[in-house]
Amino acid sequence: MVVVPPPSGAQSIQTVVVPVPGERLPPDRLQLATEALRADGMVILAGAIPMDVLDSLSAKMNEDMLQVSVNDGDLDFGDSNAVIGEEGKAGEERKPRDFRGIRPPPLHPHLHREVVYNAAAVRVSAALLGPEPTLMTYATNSSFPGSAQQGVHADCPFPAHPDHTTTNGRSPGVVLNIPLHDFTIENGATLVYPGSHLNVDPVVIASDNVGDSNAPSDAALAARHAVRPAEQPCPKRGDIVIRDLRLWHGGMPNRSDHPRAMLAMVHVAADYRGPRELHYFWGFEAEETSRDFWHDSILRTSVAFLPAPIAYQSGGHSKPRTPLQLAYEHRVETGDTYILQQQQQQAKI
Ligand SMILES: O=C(O)CCC(=O)C(=O)O
Repeated sequence: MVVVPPPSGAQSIQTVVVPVPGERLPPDRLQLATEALRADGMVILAGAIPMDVLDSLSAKMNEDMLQVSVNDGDLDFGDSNAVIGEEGKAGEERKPRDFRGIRPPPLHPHLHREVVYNAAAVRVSAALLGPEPTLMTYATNSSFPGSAQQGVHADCPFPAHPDHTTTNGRSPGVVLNIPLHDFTIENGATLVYPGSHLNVDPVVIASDNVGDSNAPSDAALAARHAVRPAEQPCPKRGDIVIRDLRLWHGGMPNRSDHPRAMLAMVHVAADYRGPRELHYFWGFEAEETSRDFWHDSILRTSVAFLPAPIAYQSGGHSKPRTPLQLAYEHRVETGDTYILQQQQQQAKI
């Protein structure tokens, strides 16, 4: 698939500065950030995380990534790190050194409230998604030098009808990306199509992709690019990028000499129902010793605990029966799922 190169340096995605790293946004900036996210599908909260916190987390993550580079092939792509839906186009080849989810360590002393429950970001997320969104991942998108371009995709399936995106038409969720280094065109800052999250017209996306896919057709990408060009915003270390899961985006080749990593934390709206619920990510695992950490007054957290020591980097280990999965199983029993509702409607016709 050919992506039209973005005009170098052009960025229409808005940046809202957080006055005190780790603290809330003042009300006017919270509103600005929420409106930008609603309109563009992405916003950057600049200076949201204190540097000392990032320094200590990055040191550990860099160490872990080096291990992975050395033991290349030990980890799978990390299906359990995938956010809602599938990534890339069907049949797309994934090279071992491409966009892998090397996990951040889910244990003390590597957990920081300023990162996981960042006061500014969590409030923007809840302002968009409604009360009590759920944190579903504590993961990373890492790309290694020489990585190829990732297929452009959304992180949730395209709706066959706009109403399917949520029960009430709101965004299904967001991902918070926290770059561990300054992102540049050279190290593969993520390509995004601003405003594409609102592009829910099945005809525009391409009929063969509707309902069960999250990869726009080449024609849809070209049409979208003509309306509003794709771009590569370059967030800095200390920033938090908030992206609507519906936004079309893709990792770009890492042409630098260093691995590039960003944390990826998905928040899902409390009332989200969609056509692919069974495939959703149910939550993540953390070390039992960190049980006290995973609570917040705004975000719910879908976490299950494993005894220490936890092999957190291993791609296949997280298939936990988290609270989210248990809730889903209960909804299956009571018929409260998109699929069952559709079946009931079909039966009535
Ligand atoms: O690593 C990147 O730049 C983007 C990866 C991503 O967002 C994804 O795989 O969904």
